[in-house]
Amino acid sequence: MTKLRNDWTKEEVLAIYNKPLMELLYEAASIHRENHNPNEVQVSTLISIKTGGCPEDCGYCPQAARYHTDIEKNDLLTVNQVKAMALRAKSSGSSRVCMGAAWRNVKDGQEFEDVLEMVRTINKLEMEVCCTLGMVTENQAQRLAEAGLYAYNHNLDSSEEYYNEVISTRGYEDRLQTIENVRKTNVTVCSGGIIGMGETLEDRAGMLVALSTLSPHPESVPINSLVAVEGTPLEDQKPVNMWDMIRMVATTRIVMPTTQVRLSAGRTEMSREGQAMCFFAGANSIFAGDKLLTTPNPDVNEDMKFFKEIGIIPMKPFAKKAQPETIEAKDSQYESLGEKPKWSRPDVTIERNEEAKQKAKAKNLEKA
Ligand code: SAM
Ligand code: DTB
Ligand code: SF4
Repeated sequence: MTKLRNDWTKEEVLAIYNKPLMELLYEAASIHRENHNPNEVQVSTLISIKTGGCPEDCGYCPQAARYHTDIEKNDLLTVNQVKAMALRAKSSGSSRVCMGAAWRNVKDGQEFEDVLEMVRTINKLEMEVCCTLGMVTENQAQRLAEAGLYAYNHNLDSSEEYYNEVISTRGYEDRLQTIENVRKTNVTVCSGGIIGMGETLEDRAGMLVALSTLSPHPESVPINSLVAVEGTPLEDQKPVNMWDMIRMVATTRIVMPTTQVRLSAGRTEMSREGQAMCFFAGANSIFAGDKLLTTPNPDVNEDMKFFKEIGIIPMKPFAKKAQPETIEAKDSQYESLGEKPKWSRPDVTIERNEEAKQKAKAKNLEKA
């Protein structure tokens, strides 16, 4: 087994990223084979349980209320709606469901109680349950764990330096704090980021250093390529070059050998050959289903045909860690604390985000 390191430096990570491609691929594929079955890829389905209207200003996100994007907003879905969607995902080959909410942070109350019930319900379907709900306190993370949550997704998204140029409404520290809160439970950590937001290669390396110096490493790391959505501050970003995606995946595999590396947003723009090269370079997870949260994703039947063609087998649930137990609400040992945590809000504005907000205001006036 490869030795795990938590002391990668930016220089080392950059040197790996910039290796001649054939060397990079060989090294990444070798490490991948030592630690994983190279023919297995985990299939995860996203369900947007609450869509749009988010108070944050993340420059990449079509769900931020302040930008004018063409998405269909939705209040929290019901437990039954989510159960039906999870069953469909299971029958199409998914072993994991990831429920996403356009929230800044979880608020104690009926909506959180409903999410806990969704977690219990899906865990009972023998599927891995992941949530991505924004910031959580330790108590909220414990309550999710008790309900049977398998993973919590909370991305670092970029290097600390570039993060501050993309989001003004919260800081990197806040992200790290939530990850720490999840780490105190037996829920696994899923944290990764986005490439193609205008960041430098140093920023990509910086993000991988931030992730790989977490101890233990996140159990899964999604690598998204930006889906540039009209109306967001990053609408004009050029699509990510396939070689960059392959290099990013390979580097992630090398610095975090036992982690599940997920080829996440952006697959509709990638050739099948490019995606296969990502699997060779160490990606062993995808998001399947015709939609990510609000943007398109390849057709699931086409994905399964592609898997067959190249001999990839969908991973079984709980292959890496046993299924968590579900404790019913009535037997819970935790109370809702109704905490109103103080999150740091740096007093900054990001020009590009402000411009997109002004444009949205003008468009909304035009429409009215
Ligand atoms: N609101 C929660 C949060 O921000 O943590 C959870 C949902 S949020 C949509 C989850 C992740 O989706 C973000 O951290 C980001 O990595 C990814 N994401 C959002 N918009 C994206 C886009 N346009 N392209 C690629 N990834 C995106
Ligand atoms: C992650 O890293 N990527 C997913 C999931 N975790 C929540 C979300 C991608 C969202 C892409 C833009 C959208 O569909 O709204
Ligand atoms: Fe809100 Fe999450 Fe989108 Fe940021 S990424 S605007 S927090 S939904």
